[in-house]
Amino acid sequence: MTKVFNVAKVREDFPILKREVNGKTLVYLDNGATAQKPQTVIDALTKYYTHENSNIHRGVHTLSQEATSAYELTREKIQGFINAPEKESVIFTKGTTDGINLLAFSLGRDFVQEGDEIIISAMEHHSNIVPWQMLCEQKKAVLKVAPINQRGEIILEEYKKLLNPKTKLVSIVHISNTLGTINPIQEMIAMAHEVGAKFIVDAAQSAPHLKIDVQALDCDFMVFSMHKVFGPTGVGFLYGKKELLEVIPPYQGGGDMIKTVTFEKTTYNELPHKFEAGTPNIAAGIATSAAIDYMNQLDWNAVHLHEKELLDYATAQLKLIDGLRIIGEAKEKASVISFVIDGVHPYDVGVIIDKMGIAVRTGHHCTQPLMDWFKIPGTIRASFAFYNTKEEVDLLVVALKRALQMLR
Ligand code: 7TS
Repeated sequence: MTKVFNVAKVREDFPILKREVNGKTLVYLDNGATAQKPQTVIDALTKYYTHENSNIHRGVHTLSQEATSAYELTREKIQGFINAPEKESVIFTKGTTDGINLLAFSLGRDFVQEGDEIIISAMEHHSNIVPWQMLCEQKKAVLKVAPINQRGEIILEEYKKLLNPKTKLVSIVHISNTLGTINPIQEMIAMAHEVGAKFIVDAAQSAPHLKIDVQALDCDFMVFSMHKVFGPTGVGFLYGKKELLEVIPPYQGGGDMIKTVTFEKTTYNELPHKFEAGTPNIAAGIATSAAIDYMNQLDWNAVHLHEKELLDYATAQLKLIDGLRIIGEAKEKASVISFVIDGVHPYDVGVIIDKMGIAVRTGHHCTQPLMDWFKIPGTIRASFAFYNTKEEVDLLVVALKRALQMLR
């Protein structure tokens, strides 16, 4: 059966898209911050608390066994979603930030020593900067930053120059949350491997937009958050090559991550449980299955075409606005558009268009060094999902023009 992509029909699956904000139908263009949830995900959360609530990985009773099976089924679905070779390589986390902190701690302990180097890029989210700064400070290691060009693309020749035998880790965003740039990570991973460095992919923004294949990319680690992939908050995933996850130490100690405990010595559980201490967000973990099922029934070729059309249309329409400048014009770009407008502050624009029902994000988008690089205080950002429409782009443009009349 061919899968069809019908945006009007898809919108029916997301109840929040029908609500009004300030007397106007919501136009939700803040998908980079978090995506809306289909009814099936909302139902799965309710069903868990209504019928299934119990702790996992410990009970002999029926409810606990059912919850454990449902939770572990999600792991298998994520394995399929990112094409991981085995399910033990898929670790539940709280989200992208949690995954990067886990790696900074667990990889950092033995793998990074004084004088070693870690490479990030100029367009990283704070959560892919600060944990590495903290590690470098502790270990007296050196953080290097791969520069970008005016279009907002990493300059590969400069990245290459940074790589050397002292480079232990490279941690790079797949799609920039601020610029929309799709980085050539497959190439960057191969280059890092040539000097023996391990590569971490921050897939927070790519998981909702691109088909992810960790084996084809050959990344050593990948992190993402489910709340940006039409799933619940409070759950995310870390993928790691099994041989690496086997040798690095656990992140947090506690229940579930142990095999045996005495006061003298503790032995750790096998993968993936070694990295999953304590009771997790079980409801969100289980409801993640519904989000993955939802993603899997979409025709992704059609989704890509639709998102590309939205990006091209919105870019063209926005450029017609007097004094508007787009920040981030990479050749390879996802449906995220940041812009500034002469003479007005992004925040003021955001507040006024909210009154017209339009949700965008304004500010630095947790990429302050990137804002400094562009010498701007912040941007207005419209980030689209597959359920957005050209009509919503038109509403954004009308709202911006009205805001400018009021502010100028
Ligand atoms: N990395 C990238 C590229 C992101 O876009 C974000 C969140 C994170 C990491 C952190 O993810 P979390 O789920 O752990 O918070 N980005 C955004 C954003 O663009 N607007 O709000 C959050």
